[in-house]
Amino acid sequence: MTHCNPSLGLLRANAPAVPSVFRNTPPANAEDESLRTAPEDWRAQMSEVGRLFNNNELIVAEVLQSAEAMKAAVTHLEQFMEKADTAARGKVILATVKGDVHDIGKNLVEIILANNGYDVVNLGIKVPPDVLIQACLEHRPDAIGLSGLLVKSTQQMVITAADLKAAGILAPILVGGAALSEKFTRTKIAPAYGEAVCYAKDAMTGLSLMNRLVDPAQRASTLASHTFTEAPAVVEAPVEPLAPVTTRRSRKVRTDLPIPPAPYLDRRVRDVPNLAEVWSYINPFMLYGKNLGYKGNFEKDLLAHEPKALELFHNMDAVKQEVAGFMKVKTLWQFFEAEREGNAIHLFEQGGATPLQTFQFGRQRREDGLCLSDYILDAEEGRRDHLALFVVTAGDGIGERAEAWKKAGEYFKSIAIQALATETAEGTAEWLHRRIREDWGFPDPPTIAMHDRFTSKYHGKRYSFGYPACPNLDDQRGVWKLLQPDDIGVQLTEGMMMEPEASVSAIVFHHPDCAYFTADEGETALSV
Ligand code: B1M
Repeated sequence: MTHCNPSLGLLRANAPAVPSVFRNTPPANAEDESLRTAPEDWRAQMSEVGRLFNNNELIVAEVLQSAEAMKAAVTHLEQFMEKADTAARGKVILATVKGDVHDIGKNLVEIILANNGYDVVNLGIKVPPDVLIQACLEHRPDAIGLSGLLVKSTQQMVITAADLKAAGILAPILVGGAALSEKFTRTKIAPAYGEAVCYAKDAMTGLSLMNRLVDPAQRASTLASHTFTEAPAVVEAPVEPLAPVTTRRSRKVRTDLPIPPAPYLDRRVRDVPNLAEVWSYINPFMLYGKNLGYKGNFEKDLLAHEPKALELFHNMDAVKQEVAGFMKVKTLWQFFEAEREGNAIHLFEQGGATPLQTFQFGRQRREDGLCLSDYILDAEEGRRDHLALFVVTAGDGIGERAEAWKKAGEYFKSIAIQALATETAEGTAEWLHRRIREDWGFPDPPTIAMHDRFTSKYHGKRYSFGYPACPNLDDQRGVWKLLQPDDIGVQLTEGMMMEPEASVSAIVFHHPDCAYFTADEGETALSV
C-alpha cells in the first residue's frame, strides 16, 4: 500500500496550504518553519478528516489511509520535535470483554484514537474484569473503551462496569458493539457503574466523545450527561398478549413431502484451497459497505467506474493477492439423523436409539408460529429425516498479521485483512451450504445468480446459533460435542464465541418451506 491516497487529495482541495506534516514524503528541509506548529497542524488535519467523515464525504477506508499518511509523516518528524509537541491528548485503555473474541471493531477504534493524538493501551480480546482493573491501576487512563460483538457481551459489560466500580475506578467508560444500544447503555451499564458511560455507535463517535472528555470546557457537561446512577423509569408501551406457549407444528410448513436421503453420514473435514472461488461468495455490500464504509451501491458504482469504488476495489485486490499466500479456509460438516419432538430436535447416529444431542428451540408465540423443529419431517417406514451441521473458519493467523501491519502503520491493510477474513468465513458458509445442497440432491439451478444466494433463494436454509430463529448461543456446545471443530483449529470460548474471530457455525435444513423468523423466548421447554 502506498501512502498516496484520495483523502489527502480531498484535503488538498479543501485546504490550500497543506502543512508539511501531512505531506506524503518527508520535507526536504527538516528545518522547515512549519514544524514548530506541527502537532496542532496534524491534529487539525485529522479533525478535518473526522469532519469530512461525519459529513459523509469520506469513507472508513479513506480515514485509514489518511491516518497512514499522517503516521508516516509524524514518525519521520518526531526526531525534530520538542517532547512537549508529541505529548498525548489523553490515555485510553481499550479491551474486548471477557468471553468475546471480536477484534476488528476495537482495532479500528484504536487506530482512529491513536492517530488523533491519544495514547492507546489495547489489552486485546477476552479481557476479564480483574485484568482491566489492574491495567487501570497501572496506566491511570482518562477513559476506558469496552468492545464486544454479541448480546452476551453487552451483559458482560454490565458485570465489568460493576467490578470496575467495586475496585474504585472512576474513569469514564466508552462502550461499542454490534449488539449494543444507547438504551441498554443508559439503563443497564451506566447504573451498574455509577460514573459516566458513553455509547459510541462507531469509531468516529468514540473519537468525538474522547475529544469532549479531554476538553476542560466540555468535560463536566459530557460526564454529567452520561451519568445515570439509576435506571430511568421506563414507560412500557402496552404490548399485545402473546399466544400461549405451544409445541404444535405450524401449518405453514408442509409435512406431506418425501424425505430426501442423506448422501453420507461420516464427518467431512476439508481445506478449501481455491480462495478465488470462495471469495466469489462474499457479499460486496458486507465487505466494502458494512466493513470499509463504502456509501452507495458498491457493485453498481464499480461497474460505472466510479473512482472511489474503483480505488477501493483495487486496494482490496492488492490485499487479497498478499493474503492468498497464507489465508487458510477450513471446513467441517456432518449429516445427522433427526427426529422432531415438539419444539425439540433429537440427533442420532445412523439407526441409533438414544439421541446424541437434543436441541430445544423457541417457537413464535402467535397463531401458526414457526419453530425450527417444524422443518424436520416425521420418519417414514422407519427412515428418519436428516439435517447437517457445519463449522467453517478463515481466521488462522489473521490476528497476528493484522497486528503486525497495524504496528507498521499499514492501517488500511490491517483492517482490510480482518474484514476480508470475517467475510471469507461468511462466504465459505455460503459456499459450503451450496455444496451440501448439491450432495443432498438438490443442486442450485444453473441460472442462479450469486445475489439469489445472498438472499437465500434456494432449496432449504441455514441458521446460525445466536441468530433470531435460534438465539440460544449455549447450543454451540452441542455443535462442539458432535463435530469437534477444534480439529480445524476453532475453539469455543466461555462466552460461546468461536476463536478465531473469522468463523461461522450453522445448522442446515432441506425443507423447501424454510423461512427466517424470530423465535419468541420462554417456550423452549419440551412439553410433548
Ligand atoms: Co455475526 N452476529 N456472528 N458475524 N454479525 C451479529 C453481531 C448479530 C447481531 C447478527 C444478528 O443476529 N442479526 C448476531 C449477534 C446476536 C447475539 O448476540 N445473539 C451475530 C451472531 C449470532 C454471530 C455468530 C455467533 C453466528 C454463528 O456463527 N453461530 C458468529 C460469531 C463469530 C464468532 O464467534 N467468532 C458470527 C459471525 C459473524 C461473521 C464472522 C460472519 C461476521 C464478522 C463478525 C465481526 O465483525 N467480528 C459477522 C457480522 C459481519 C455480523 C454483523 C452483520 C455486523 C458486525 C459488524 O458490523 N462488524 C452483525 C449484525 C449487525 O450489526 N447488523 C452480526 C464490523 C465492526 C467494524 O463493527 O464491531 O460494531 P463493530 O465496531 C464498531 C462500533 O461498534 C464501535 O466502533 C467500531 C468501529 O466503527 N465500537 C466502539 C466498538 N467498540 C468500541 C469501543 C469504543 C468506541 C467505539 O471505545 C472507545
